[in-house]
Amino acid sequence: MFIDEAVIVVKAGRGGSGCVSMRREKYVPHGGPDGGDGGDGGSVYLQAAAGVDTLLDMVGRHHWSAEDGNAGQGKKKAGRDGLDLTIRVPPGTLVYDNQTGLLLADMIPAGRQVCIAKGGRGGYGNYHFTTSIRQAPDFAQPGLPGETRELKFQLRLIADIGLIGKPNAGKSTLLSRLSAARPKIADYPFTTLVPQLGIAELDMERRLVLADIPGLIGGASDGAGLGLEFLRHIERTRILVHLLDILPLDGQSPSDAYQAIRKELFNYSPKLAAKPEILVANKMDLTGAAEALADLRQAMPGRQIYAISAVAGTGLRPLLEALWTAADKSPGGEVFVDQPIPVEPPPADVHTLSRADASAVEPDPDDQALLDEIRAMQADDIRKGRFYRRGKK
Ligand SMILES: Nc1nc2c(ncn2[C@@H]2O[C@H](COP(=O)(O)OP(=O)(O)OP(=O)(O)O)[C@@H](O)[C@H]2O)c(=O)[nH]1
Ligand SMILES: [Mg+2]
Repeated sequence: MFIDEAVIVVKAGRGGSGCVSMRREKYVPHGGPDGGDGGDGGSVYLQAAAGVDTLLDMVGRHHWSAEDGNAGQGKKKAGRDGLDLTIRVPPGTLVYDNQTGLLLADMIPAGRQVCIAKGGRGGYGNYHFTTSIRQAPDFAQPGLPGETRELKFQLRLIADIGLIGKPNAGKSTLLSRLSAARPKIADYPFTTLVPQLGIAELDMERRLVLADIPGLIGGASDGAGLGLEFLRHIERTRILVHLLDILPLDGQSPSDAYQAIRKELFNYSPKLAAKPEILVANKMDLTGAAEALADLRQAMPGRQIYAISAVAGTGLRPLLEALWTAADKSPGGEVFVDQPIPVEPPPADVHTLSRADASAVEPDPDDQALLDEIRAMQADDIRKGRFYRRGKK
Protein backbone atom coordinates (compact mmCIF):
# COMPACT_ATOMS: atom_id res chain seq x y z
CA MET A 1 0.00 0.00 0.00
CA PHE A 2 1.26 3.45 -0.85
CA ILE A 3 1.11 5.86 2.08
CA ASP A 4 2.62 9.31 1.69
CA GLU A 5 1.74 11.02 4.97
CA ALA A 6 2.05 9.95 8.55
CA VAL A 7 2.39 11.35 12.05
CA ILE A 8 4.38 9.56 14.73
CA VAL A 9 5.83 10.36 18.13
CA VAL A 10 9.49 9.62 18.70
CA LYS A 11 10.96 9.41 22.15
CA ALA A 12 14.64 9.12 22.91
CA GLY A 13 15.73 7.09 25.92
CA ARG A 14 16.14 8.53 29.40
CA GLY A 15 19.63 8.54 30.85
CA GLY A 16 20.23 6.04 33.67
CA SER A 17 20.65 7.40 37.20
CA GLY A 18 24.00 7.74 38.79
CA CYS A 19 24.55 5.33 41.64
CA VAL A 20 25.08 6.07 45.33
CA SER A 21 27.41 3.48 46.74
CA MET A 22 30.30 3.22 49.22
CA ARG A 23 33.17 0.88 48.74
CA ARG A 24 32.98 -1.85 51.37
CA GLU A 25 35.77 -4.32 51.46
CA LYS A 26 37.60 -6.22 54.09
CA TYR A 27 40.76 -4.41 55.29
CA VAL A 28 39.80 -1.27 53.38
CA PRO A 29 38.54 1.20 55.92
CA HIS A 30 37.13 4.44 54.52
CA GLY A 31 36.65 2.85 51.10
CA GLY A 32 35.03 6.01 49.80
CA PRO A 33 32.21 6.56 47.34
CA ASP A 34 32.19 4.29 44.29
CA GLY A 35 28.75 4.79 42.67
CA GLY A 36 29.06 4.54 38.86
CA ASP A 37 27.48 6.80 36.26
CA GLY A 38 24.22 6.02 34.54
CA GLY A 39 24.31 5.08 30.85
CA ASP A 40 23.09 7.53 28.22
CA GLY A 41 19.64 7.05 26.78
CA GLY A 42 19.48 5.85 23.15
CA SER A 43 18.79 8.41 20.42
CA VAL A 44 16.28 8.16 17.60
CA TYR A 45 17.65 8.37 14.06
CA LEU A 46 15.92 8.63 10.72
CA GLN A 47 17.50 7.00 7.70
CA ALA A 48 16.60 7.44 4.04
CA ALA A 49 16.62 3.81 2.90
CA ALA A 50 16.77 3.11 -0.83
CA GLY A 51 14.50 0.06 -0.72
CA VAL A 52 11.67 1.75 1.17
CA ASP A 53 9.04 3.49 -0.92
CA THR A 54 6.06 4.02 1.36
CA LEU A 55 5.37 5.29 4.86
CA LEU A 56 3.18 2.29 5.56
CA ASP A 57 5.21 1.27 8.64
CA MET A 58 4.44 4.59 10.29
CA VAL A 59 0.71 4.12 10.02
CA GLY A 60 0.57 0.92 12.04
CA ARG A 61 2.67 2.25 14.89
CA HIS A 62 2.39 5.64 16.52
CA HIS A 63 5.05 5.57 19.25
CA TRP A 64 8.69 4.90 18.47
CA SER A 65 11.06 4.87 21.44
CA ALA A 66 14.75 4.29 21.87
CA GLU A 67 15.98 2.40 24.92
CA ASP A 68 16.64 4.04 28.29
CA GLY A 69 20.14 4.00 29.72
CA ASN A 70 20.80 1.63 32.63
CA ALA A 71 21.54 2.92 36.10
CA GLY A 72 25.10 2.99 37.35
CA GLN A 73 26.28 0.43 39.92
CA GLY A 74 28.73 0.11 42.76
CA LYS A 75 32.46 -0.36 42.16
CA LYS A 76 32.24 2.56 39.73
CA LYS A 77 30.47 0.41 37.18
CA ALA A 78 28.80 2.61 34.57
CA GLY A 79 25.34 1.63 33.37
CA ARG A 80 24.96 0.39 29.81
CA ASP A 81 23.91 3.00 27.24
CA GLY A 82 20.43 2.54 25.79
CA LEU A 83 20.29 1.23 22.24
CA ASP A 84 19.61 3.76 19.50
CA LEU A 85 16.57 3.35 17.33
CA THR A 86 16.82 3.85 13.56
CA ILE A 87 13.62 4.44 11.61
CA ARG A 88 13.85 3.77 7.88
CA VAL A 89 11.91 6.14 5.66
CA PRO A 90 11.68 6.45 1.86
CA PRO A 91 14.20 8.82 0.29
CA GLY A 92 12.46 12.11 -0.41
CA THR A 93 10.51 12.19 2.86
CA LEU A 94 10.09 15.63 4.36
CA VAL A 95 10.14 15.58 8.14
CA TYR A 96 8.24 18.28 10.01
CA ASP A 97 7.85 19.02 13.68
CA ASN A 98 4.10 18.52 13.91
CA GLN A 99 3.73 21.01 16.73
CA THR A 100 5.63 23.94 15.25
CA GLY A 101 5.34 23.06 11.57
CA LEU A 102 9.11 23.53 11.22
CA LEU A 103 10.78 21.49 8.46
CA LEU A 104 13.42 19.48 10.29
CA ALA A 105 14.90 17.39 7.49
CA ASP A 106 14.58 16.53 3.84
CA MET A 107 15.59 12.90 3.64
CA ILE A 108 17.65 12.86 0.47
CA PRO A 109 19.82 11.39 -0.84
CA ALA A 110 19.31 7.73 0.00
CA GLY A 111 21.57 6.74 2.87
CA ARG A 112 21.23 10.04 4.69
CA GLN A 113 20.92 9.67 8.44
CA VAL A 114 19.66 12.31 10.85
CA CYS A 115 19.47 12.29 14.64
CA ILE A 116 15.93 13.46 15.29
CA ALA A 117 15.70 13.02 19.07
CA LYS A 118 18.72 12.87 21.33
CA GLY A 119 18.95 10.52 24.24
CA GLY A 120 19.24 11.97 27.75
CA ARG A 121 22.64 11.92 29.41
CA GLY A 122 23.19 9.48 32.23
CA GLY A 123 23.59 10.95 35.74
CA TYR A 124 26.91 11.11 37.54
CA GLY A 125 27.52 8.55 40.27
CA ASN A 126 28.34 9.78 43.76
CA TYR A 127 32.10 9.38 43.44
CA HIS A 128 32.12 12.47 41.21
CA PHE A 129 31.03 14.62 44.09
CA THR A 130 33.80 14.15 46.60
CA THR A 131 35.68 17.16 47.79
CA SER A 132 38.24 17.62 50.53
CA ILE A 133 35.49 18.38 53.00
CA ARG A 134 32.78 16.08 51.64
CA GLN A 135 34.36 12.69 51.46
CA ALA A 136 31.22 10.56 51.48
CA PRO A 137 28.59 12.16 49.25
CA ASP A 138 25.28 10.42 49.79
CA PHE A 139 23.71 11.56 46.58
CA ALA A 140 24.06 11.07 42.84
CA GLN A 141 22.56 12.67 39.80
CA PRO A 142 19.44 11.31 38.09
CA GLY A 143 19.55 10.71 34.36
CA LEU A 144 18.13 13.35 32.03
CA PRO A 145 15.01 12.66 30.01
CA GLY A 146 15.46 12.07 26.28
CA GLU A 147 13.91 14.39 23.70
CA THR A 148 10.38 13.70 22.54
CA ARG A 149 8.99 14.96 19.27
CA GLU A 150 5.84 14.60 17.28
CA LEU A 151 6.89 14.26 13.66
CA LYS A 152 4.92 14.62 10.50
CA PHE A 153 6.28 12.81 7.46
CA GLN A 154 5.37 13.85 3.99
CA LEU A 155 6.72 11.87 1.09
CA ARG A 156 7.74 13.56 -2.13
CA LEU A 157 8.94 11.01 -4.59
CA ILE A 158 12.18 11.59 -6.39
CA ALA A 159 11.92 11.19 -10.14
CA ASP A 160 13.48 12.83 -13.20
CA ILE A 161 10.29 12.98 -15.18
CA GLY A 162 6.67 13.49 -14.18
CA LEU A 163 3.91 12.14 -16.43
CA ILE A 164 0.84 14.31 -16.44
CA GLY A 165 -2.33 14.29 -18.49
CA LYS A 166 -6.04 13.66 -18.38
CA PRO A 167 -7.34 10.33 -17.12
CA ASN A 168 -7.16 7.66 -19.84
CA ALA A 169 -4.46 9.53 -21.80
CA GLY A 170 -2.27 6.46 -21.53
CA LYS A 171 0.22 7.56 -18.86
CA SER A 172 0.38 4.19 -17.16
CA THR A 173 0.59 2.41 -20.50
CA LEU A 174 3.57 4.58 -21.40
CA LEU A 175 5.24 3.89 -18.05
CA SER A 176 4.78 0.15 -18.52
CA ARG A 177 6.25 0.42 -22.02
CA LEU A 178 9.32 2.36 -20.96
CA SER A 179 10.11 0.61 -17.70
CA ALA A 180 9.70 -2.65 -15.88
CA ALA A 181 6.91 -1.14 -13.78
CA ARG A 182 3.52 -2.83 -14.17
CA PRO A 183 0.92 -0.27 -13.19
CA LYS A 184 -2.75 -1.01 -13.56
CA ILE A 185 -4.09 -0.03 -16.98
CA ALA A 186 -7.77 0.14 -17.92
CA ASP A 187 -10.12 2.00 -20.21
CA TYR A 188 -11.87 3.94 -17.47
CA PRO A 189 -10.75 7.22 -15.90
CA PHE A 190 -8.80 7.27 -12.62
CA THR A 191 -7.34 3.82 -12.97
CA THR A 192 -4.21 5.07 -11.29
CA LEU A 193 -4.97 6.06 -7.71
CA VAL A 194 -1.49 6.47 -6.27
CA PRO A 195 1.79 7.54 -7.84
CA GLN A 196 3.99 4.88 -9.42
CA LEU A 197 7.68 4.99 -10.21
CA GLY A 198 9.49 3.24 -13.02
CA ILE A 199 13.03 3.32 -14.38
CA ALA A 200 13.56 3.68 -18.11
CA GLU A 201 16.94 2.43 -19.31
CA LEU A 202 18.18 4.10 -22.48
CA ASP A 203 21.37 2.09 -22.38
CA MET A 204 23.86 0.82 -19.80
CA GLU A 205 24.78 4.29 -18.58
CA ARG A 206 21.62 6.30 -18.98
CA ARG A 207 18.56 5.86 -16.83
CA LEU A 208 15.57 8.03 -16.13
CA VAL A 209 13.17 7.67 -13.25
CA LEU A 210 9.58 8.31 -14.33
CA ALA A 211 6.65 9.08 -12.06
CA ASP A 212 3.13 8.28 -13.20
CA ILE A 213 0.51 10.12 -11.18
CA PRO A 214 -3.30 10.00 -11.21
CA GLY A 215 -4.99 11.83 -14.07
CA LEU A 216 -5.89 15.51 -13.80
CA ILE A 217 -9.09 17.18 -14.88
CA GLY A 218 -10.33 20.74 -15.10
CA GLY A 219 -11.45 21.97 -11.67
CA ALA A 220 -8.98 19.69 -9.89
CA SER A 221 -7.76 22.63 -7.82
CA ASP A 222 -11.28 22.78 -6.38
CA GLY A 223 -11.17 19.11 -5.60
CA ALA A 224 -12.61 17.65 -8.82
CA GLY A 225 -11.44 14.14 -9.63
CA LEU A 226 -8.65 13.12 -7.28
CA GLY A 227 -7.70 16.75 -6.67
CA LEU A 228 -4.18 18.06 -6.91
CA GLU A 229 -2.51 16.58 -3.87
CA PHE A 230 -0.57 14.06 -5.93
CA LEU A 231 1.14 16.86 -7.78
CA ARG A 232 3.55 17.21 -4.90
CA HIS A 233 5.13 13.97 -6.05
CA ILE A 234 6.27 15.58 -9.26
CA GLU A 235 7.48 18.79 -7.64
CA ARG A 236 11.00 17.47 -7.58
CA THR A 237 11.12 16.24 -11.16
CA ARG A 238 13.36 17.88 -13.72
CA ILE A 239 10.84 17.93 -16.54
CA LEU A 240 7.19 17.18 -17.17
CA VAL A 241 5.79 15.03 -19.93
CA HIS A 242 2.33 16.19 -20.85
CA LEU A 243 0.52 13.32 -22.48
CA LEU A 244 -2.44 14.05 -24.73
CA ASP A 245 -4.97 11.51 -25.96
CA ILE A 246 -5.12 12.42 -29.64
CA LEU A 247 -8.68 11.07 -30.03
CA PRO A 248 -10.29 11.29 -26.60
CA LEU A 249 -13.58 9.49 -26.09
CA ASP A 250 -15.17 12.50 -24.42
CA GLY A 251 -14.70 14.50 -27.62
CA GLN A 252 -12.77 17.34 -25.99
CA SER A 253 -10.10 18.59 -28.35
CA PRO A 254 -6.54 17.75 -27.23
CA SER A 255 -5.57 21.42 -27.20
CA ASP A 256 -8.49 22.29 -24.89
CA ALA A 257 -7.55 19.39 -22.63
CA TYR A 258 -4.00 20.73 -22.61
CA GLN A 259 -5.07 24.25 -21.63
CA ALA A 260 -7.35 22.97 -18.87
CA ILE A 261 -4.55 20.99 -17.27
CA ARG A 262 -2.03 23.81 -17.63
CA LYS A 263 -4.44 26.01 -15.70
CA GLU A 264 -4.67 23.48 -12.88
CA LEU A 265 -0.91 23.11 -12.75
CA PHE A 266 -0.50 26.85 -12.48
CA ASN A 267 -3.14 27.05 -9.76
CA TYR A 268 -1.31 24.44 -7.78
CA SER A 269 2.14 25.96 -8.12
CA PRO A 270 3.51 28.45 -10.63
CA LYS A 271 6.92 26.94 -9.91
CA LEU A 272 5.76 23.51 -10.99
CA ALA A 273 4.04 24.95 -14.06
CA ALA A 274 7.31 26.64 -15.02
CA LYS A 275 9.20 23.35 -15.35
CA PRO A 276 10.27 22.41 -18.88
CA GLU A 277 7.50 20.42 -20.50
CA ILE A 278 7.52 18.00 -23.39
CA LEU A 279 4.30 17.54 -25.31
CA VAL A 280 3.37 14.04 -26.43
CA ALA A 281 0.40 12.98 -28.53
CA ASN A 282 -0.56 9.38 -27.72
CA LYS A 283 -2.71 6.72 -29.41
CA MET A 284 -1.38 7.48 -32.89
CA ASP A 285 -2.35 3.93 -33.91
CA LEU A 286 -6.05 4.89 -33.96
CA THR A 287 -7.72 5.67 -37.26
CA GLY A 288 -8.04 9.39 -37.76
CA ALA A 289 -5.13 10.10 -35.44
CA ALA A 290 -2.98 11.65 -38.18
CA GLU A 291 -5.65 14.22 -39.01
CA ALA A 292 -6.21 14.98 -35.35
CA LEU A 293 -2.47 15.50 -34.91
CA ALA A 294 -2.43 17.94 -37.82
CA ASP A 295 -5.25 19.87 -36.15
CA LEU A 296 -3.40 19.87 -32.85
CA ARG A 297 -0.23 21.18 -34.51
CA GLN A 298 -2.27 23.93 -36.03
CA ALA A 299 -3.85 24.82 -32.69
CA MET A 300 -0.42 24.98 -31.04
CA PRO A 301 1.89 26.51 -33.59
CA GLY A 302 5.57 26.53 -32.78
CA ARG A 303 5.29 23.73 -30.21
CA GLN A 304 7.19 20.53 -30.80
CA ILE A 305 4.87 17.56 -30.35
CA TYR A 306 6.13 13.99 -30.15
CA ALA A 307 3.71 11.52 -31.68
CA ILE A 308 3.67 8.03 -30.18
CA SER A 309 1.56 4.98 -29.65
CA ALA A 310 2.20 3.64 -26.18
CA VAL A 311 0.34 0.43 -27.01
CA ALA A 312 2.10 -0.26 -30.31
CA GLY A 313 5.41 1.11 -29.05
CA THR A 314 5.97 3.49 -31.95
CA GLY A 315 7.83 6.77 -31.59
CA LEU A 316 9.23 5.86 -28.18
CA ARG A 317 12.94 5.97 -28.99
CA PRO A 318 13.02 9.60 -30.22
CA LEU A 319 10.88 10.53 -27.21
CA LEU A 320 13.29 8.88 -24.77
CA GLU A 321 16.27 10.66 -26.34
CA ALA A 322 14.45 13.97 -26.12
CA LEU A 323 13.62 13.29 -22.47
CA TRP A 324 17.23 12.53 -21.72
CA THR A 325 18.49 15.69 -23.39
CA ALA A 326 15.93 17.87 -21.64
CA ALA A 327 16.46 16.24 -18.24
CA ASP A 328 20.21 16.59 -18.61
CA LYS A 329 19.89 20.32 -19.19
CA SER A 330 17.40 20.95 -16.45
CA PRO A 331 18.61 21.46 -12.88
CA GLY A 332 18.09 18.63 -10.43
CA GLY A 333 14.99 18.26 -8.36
CA GLU A 334 14.40 20.77 -5.63
CA VAL A 335 15.99 20.05 -2.28
CA PHE A 336 14.42 21.66 0.72
CA VAL A 337 16.71 23.37 3.14
CA ASP A 338 16.67 21.77 6.54
CA GLN A 339 16.25 23.94 9.58
CA PRO A 340 18.72 23.21 12.33
CA ILE A 341 17.04 20.71 14.60
CA PRO A 342 16.29 22.66 17.76
CA VAL A 343 17.99 21.33 20.85
CA GLU A 344 15.62 21.08 23.76
CA PRO A 345 16.88 23.04 26.75
CA PRO A 346 17.69 20.82 29.70
CA PRO A 347 14.68 20.45 31.98
CA ALA A 348 14.44 22.76 34.96
CA ASP A 349 14.98 19.97 37.48
CA VAL A 350 18.29 19.03 35.97
CA HIS A 351 20.18 20.14 39.05
CA THR A 352 18.19 18.21 41.57
CA LEU A 353 19.97 15.37 43.14
CA SER A 354 18.62 12.06 44.26
CA ARG A 355 19.58 11.55 47.84
CA ALA A 356 20.29 8.09 49.08
CA ASP A 357 18.53 9.02 52.27
CA ALA A 358 15.24 10.65 51.48
CA SER A 359 14.96 12.20 54.93
CA ALA A 360 18.12 14.15 54.43
CA VAL A 361 16.44 16.80 52.36
CA GLU A 362 17.25 19.53 54.89
CA PRO A 363 19.13 22.22 53.01
CA ASP A 364 22.74 21.64 53.60
CA PRO A 365 25.00 24.68 53.94
CA ASP A 366 27.09 22.89 51.35
CA ASP A 367 24.23 22.62 48.89
CA GLN A 368 24.71 25.92 47.15
CA ALA A 369 28.37 25.25 46.56
CA LEU A 370 27.52 21.75 45.35
CA LEU A 371 24.90 22.93 42.92
CA ASP A 372 27.32 25.48 41.56
CA GLU A 373 29.81 22.72 41.09
CA ILE A 374 27.34 20.54 39.20
CA ARG A 375 26.25 23.44 37.05
CA ALA A 376 29.86 24.07 36.16
CA MET A 377 30.30 20.39 35.22
CA GLN A 378 27.22 20.51 33.08
CA ALA A 379 28.18 23.77 31.45
CA ASP A 380 31.50 22.19 30.65
CA ASP A 381 29.72 19.17 29.14
CA ILE A 382 27.54 21.35 27.00
CA ARG A 383 30.51 23.38 25.86
CA LYS A 384 32.36 20.26 24.83
CA GLY A 385 29.31 18.87 23.08
CA ARG A 386 29.11 15.98 25.50
CA PHE A 387 25.87 16.94 27.04
CA TYR A 388 23.85 14.17 25.50
CA ARG A 389 26.34 11.73 24.10
CA ARG A 390 29.00 11.25 26.66
CA GLY A 391 31.71 8.83 25.62
CA LYS A 392 30.27 8.23 22.13
CA LYS A 393 31.02 9.67 18.74
N1 LIG B 1 -5.26 2.54 -29.05
C1 LIG B 1 -4.49 2.90 -28.04
N2 LIG B 1 -4.95 2.80 -26.78
C2 LIG B 1 -4.14 3.16 -25.78
C3 LIG B 1 -2.83 3.65 -26.00
N3 LIG B 1 -2.25 3.92 -24.81
C4 LIG B 1 -3.17 3.63 -23.89
N4 LIG B 1 -4.30 3.15 -24.45
C5 LIG B 1 -5.53 2.70 -23.77
O1 LIG B 1 -6.08 3.79 -23.05
C6 LIG B 1 -6.69 3.34 -21.86
C7 LIG B 1 -6.18 4.09 -20.66
O2 LIG B 1 -4.81 3.81 -20.48
P1 LIG B 1 -4.06 4.07 -19.11
O3 LIG B 1 -2.61 3.83 -19.35
O4 LIG B 1 -4.70 3.34 -18.00
O5 LIG B 1 -4.33 5.61 -18.94
P2 LIG B 1 -3.90 6.59 -17.77
O6 LIG B 1 -3.53 7.89 -18.38
O7 LIG B 1 -2.88 5.95 -16.92
O8 LIG B 1 -5.28 6.76 -17.02
P3 LIG B 1 -5.57 7.09 -15.47
O9 LIG B 1 -4.70 6.21 -14.66
O10 LIG B 1 -7.00 6.77 -15.30
O11 LIG B 1 -5.27 8.53 -15.30
C8 LIG B 1 -6.40 1.85 -21.77
O12 LIG B 1 -7.50 1.13 -22.23
C9 LIG B 1 -5.25 1.66 -22.72
O13 LIG B 1 -5.21 0.38 -23.29
C10 LIG B 1 -2.35 3.74 -27.35
O14 LIG B 1 -1.26 4.13 -27.67
N5 LIG B 1 -3.26 3.35 -28.33
MG1 LIG C 1 -2.95 5.38 -15.04
